[in-house]
Amino acid sequence: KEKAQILDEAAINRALTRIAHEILERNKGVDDLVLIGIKTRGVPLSERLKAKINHIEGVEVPIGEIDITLYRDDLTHVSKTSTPQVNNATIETNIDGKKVILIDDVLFTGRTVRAAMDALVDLGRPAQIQLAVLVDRGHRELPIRADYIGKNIPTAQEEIVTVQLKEHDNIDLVNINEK
Ligand code: 3GP
Ligand code: 5GP
Ligand code: MG
Repeated sequence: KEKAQILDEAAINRALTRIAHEILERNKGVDDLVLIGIKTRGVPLSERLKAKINHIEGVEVPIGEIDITLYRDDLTHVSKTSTPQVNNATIETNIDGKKVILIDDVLFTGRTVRAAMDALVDLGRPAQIQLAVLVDRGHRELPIRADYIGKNIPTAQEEIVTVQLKEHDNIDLVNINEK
């Protein structure tokens, strides 16, 4: 059941433009940056941020993706016991000494990001790991926070934030839904 529309196409685009500028400001440019999207919808977000950074700075930053198996048995009662597993990581560049920016659509318990960080540390020795998310919906179960946030959306535990992106869903939209 649909409750509220949070972000439309223009708002998503503005948030990503702001985050691109924040990434450049915080890192004083693009040197040693690598963007890594967490599948599924972190991947198109990473591609959009890459395009925006290219538009602003005229530089192509390397990009990669990481696949974390989620709790598909019960999407509303995630985490608690299960630990997300890393399936696969495709990163076109060596991450040793790089500033890796992990990108996901929604930050919830933090367990997926934790698994992604474990995988990155296994793959190499990044100088830094930062985190960008389109939505922070709260309810963290680990001491993890995002460096770049499109929008903070206070949610009830049982609510679901629906993120639709053109690359997968033919529309750009963020809603809150009741189970
Ligand atoms: P994503 O791969 O694009 O991030 O978890 C699988 C998919 O289900 C995710 O798509 C996510 O967007 C969506 N999803 C919606 N609500 C939830 C939720 O509460 N928990 C989890 N883990 N995924 C959710
Ligand atoms: P975590 O609980 O590990 O922070 O989030 C688990 C994964 O599911 C992450 O990839 C996150 O993007 C996604 N996720 C968690 N809650 C939601 C939600 O309410 N909506 C959407 N679209 N994705 C979610
Ligand atoms: Mg996600």
